[in-house]
Amino acid sequence: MAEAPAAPIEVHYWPTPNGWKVTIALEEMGLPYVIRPVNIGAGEQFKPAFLAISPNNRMPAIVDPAVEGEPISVFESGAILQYLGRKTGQFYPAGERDRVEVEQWLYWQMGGLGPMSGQAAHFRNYAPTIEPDPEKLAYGVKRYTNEVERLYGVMDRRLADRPFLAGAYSIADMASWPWLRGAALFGQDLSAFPHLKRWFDEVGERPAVQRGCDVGKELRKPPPEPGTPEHKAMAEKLWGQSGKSVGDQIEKAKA
Ligand SMILES: N[C@@H](CCC(=O)N[C@@H](CS)C(=O)NCC(=O)O)C(=O)O
Repeated sequence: MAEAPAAPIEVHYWPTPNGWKVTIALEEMGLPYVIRPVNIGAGEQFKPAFLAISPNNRMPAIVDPAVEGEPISVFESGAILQYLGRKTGQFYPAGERDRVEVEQWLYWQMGGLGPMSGQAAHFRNYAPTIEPDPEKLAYGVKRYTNEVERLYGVMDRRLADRPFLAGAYSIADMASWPWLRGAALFGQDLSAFPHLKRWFDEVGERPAVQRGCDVGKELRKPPPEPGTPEHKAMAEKLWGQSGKSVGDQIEKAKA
């Protein structure tokens, strides 16, 4: 008798750079998956069922039922990429020397490129919709735009003499590439970084990368107009988070 197909991995997801990392990896690795949308603008990241697998109220997270015993859940996109790489033996080499190469660049993305790009996007594009005085934002804009530019320089030098960040194509490229899609939002021009641009174009031509980025694109809607009650509600949910406000959101989501 033919073996039953493996149960699909559940991907708790919204179409953003951190979400695309996971759908790209799943497409590259040929793993079956189903999408469980988490509308972060509507506060679905505070629902108790989601927090049970992702206590940091951030997506992405996955639940893999195709394992021995209880399903395994993973949050944090870097940990998810490592999990999928170990599960399939793909794009995450087992040999120590090669694995360390991948991990250094994966953690570089997780601790640097992703957070700094996110802050640059925030100060350049979102903060002006809630703080009308540009002078109050100027330092944040400068600080994070410069930091992203510095990180692009690091990648550009790294990619001058090798095709991919860790040598061979790996989960480290899958982690960084989605963030480069938003370069203009972070005040960057890729044509100033020729090796980075070459890598960005080459990775972007991979069919699995294109399929991964298409997942859930119909879910993305233009943000509400600044000044409207809808915008205020979204801004409070996403950018007004504190320990207390998250606690309140969780209570509200339980009700
Ligand atoms: N370090 C986390 C970051 C995830 C993250 O920031 N996700 C954002 C969307 S890209 C989110 O879920 N935001 C919801 C919120 O801010 O409450 C990861 O890489 O998984």
